[in-house]
Amino acid sequence: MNDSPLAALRQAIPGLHLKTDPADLEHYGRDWTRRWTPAPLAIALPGDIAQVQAIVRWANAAGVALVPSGGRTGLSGGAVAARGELVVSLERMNRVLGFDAVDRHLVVQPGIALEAVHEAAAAHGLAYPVDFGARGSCSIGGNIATNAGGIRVIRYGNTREWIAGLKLVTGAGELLDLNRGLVKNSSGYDLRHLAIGSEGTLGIVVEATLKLAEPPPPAQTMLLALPAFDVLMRVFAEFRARLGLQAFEFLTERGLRHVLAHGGSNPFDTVYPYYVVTEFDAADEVQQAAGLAAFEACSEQGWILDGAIAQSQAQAQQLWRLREGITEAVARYRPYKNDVAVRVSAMPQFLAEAQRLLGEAYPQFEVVWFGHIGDGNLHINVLQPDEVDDAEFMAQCGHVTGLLAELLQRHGGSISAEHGIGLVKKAHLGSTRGDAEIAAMRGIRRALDPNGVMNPGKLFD
Ligand code: 2HG
Ligand code: ZN
Repeated sequence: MNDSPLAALRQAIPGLHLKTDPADLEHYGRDWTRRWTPAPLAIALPGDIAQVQAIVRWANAAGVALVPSGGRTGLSGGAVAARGELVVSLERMNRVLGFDAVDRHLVVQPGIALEAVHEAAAAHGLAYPVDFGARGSCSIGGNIATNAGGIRVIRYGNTREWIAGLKLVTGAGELLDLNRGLVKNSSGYDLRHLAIGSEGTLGIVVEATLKLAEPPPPAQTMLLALPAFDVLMRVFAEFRARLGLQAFEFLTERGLRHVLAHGGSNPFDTVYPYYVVTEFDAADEVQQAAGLAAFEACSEQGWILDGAIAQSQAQAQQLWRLREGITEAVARYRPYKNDVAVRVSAMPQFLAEAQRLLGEAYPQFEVVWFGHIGDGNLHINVLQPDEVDDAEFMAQCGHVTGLLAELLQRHGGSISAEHGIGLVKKAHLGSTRGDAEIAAMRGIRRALDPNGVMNPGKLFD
């Protein structure tokens, strides 16, 4: 390890927290992909914006690449540091800085966990409605960097909808104060939205002003058992037409079996081919009756075989675990993760074609399908068998992702819905973005990060 850049960093920022123990390099150098061998130069843990700026200026001078780092729950390799980069962990910058009851804004530092944001909003009688399984570990800075979606997008949209302002330290070390919480601001390019979803390639988010919402009305949580893939979208259409949906998530028998083997509990006596976990407004008897009527209408058609309604918060959590527990339950197989999106209207046709394609392409691997069906977002996890080595597995998955990318292109879809491109999907960016679009993205990157110190190698080379 070359110690001299680090010595310069220590000198430039007296008091900066730095970690260089092998165990720390290992811990902070990887995300949930577990595919790359971590090899960062060191871990810097700035305590304020001035330290972040000083780190970026040092990186430009020393020619050292930076990897911004939140909760590292990412699934595309966006927070991996495997090439001697300095990891910039925002975990010490994890406080709520302010709340404004009139604006309904919560100002936070980037290292705060999503769950802590939920709690802070609830303490003011409001809600931050973006939510997903990694809520306890992921950070808001990482959510912004990937424009994270999750289980409430169907009602509330992605992270992008909830960012009223951002402070960004660019790759040149400038501090940009973007949009400042304004509702209306027609004064040129909205750089805030460029930063959202940029995967740490333009700069480091050092503060965010989050919009808060009224808490959602009381909801009912239902688990539906379905006989076939092709009724999924019909059940969705029926439920959406009749109810105020808060979530509509799907999983297959395989996903369920993994969660059951991992401590989940099956509310039915048997196992069915497909499942939906749905949540809808049920503030009064009329809305509750509408839920039952939707269920019965679909059952009469033969689209639903069985159902369970949560009678308590604890039961609702048990039903949610069947869906949200899949990522953890299959983690030991280090799955290759596809996170694809098509327009909801294209979903029935895409589902049929993708199922055929992947059935033929992966006869030897177990494939677990689940996802945010109401948003047109599917997660397709390919599990690595113990006897297949990493290189062969990744080569096969990369090849099949190429085929999937062609299919997505035909349907006008995207190779990443909510996890980002990172390292895993870089080779397939061109299936979702045109050449001119990618060239424009490169130009934007050069403008904000002229020396290419921000997360190089991620998103595109
Ligand atoms: C989810 O929806 C997450 O549960 C993770 O986006 C998906 O593990 C995955 O592939
Ligand atoms: Zn998801």
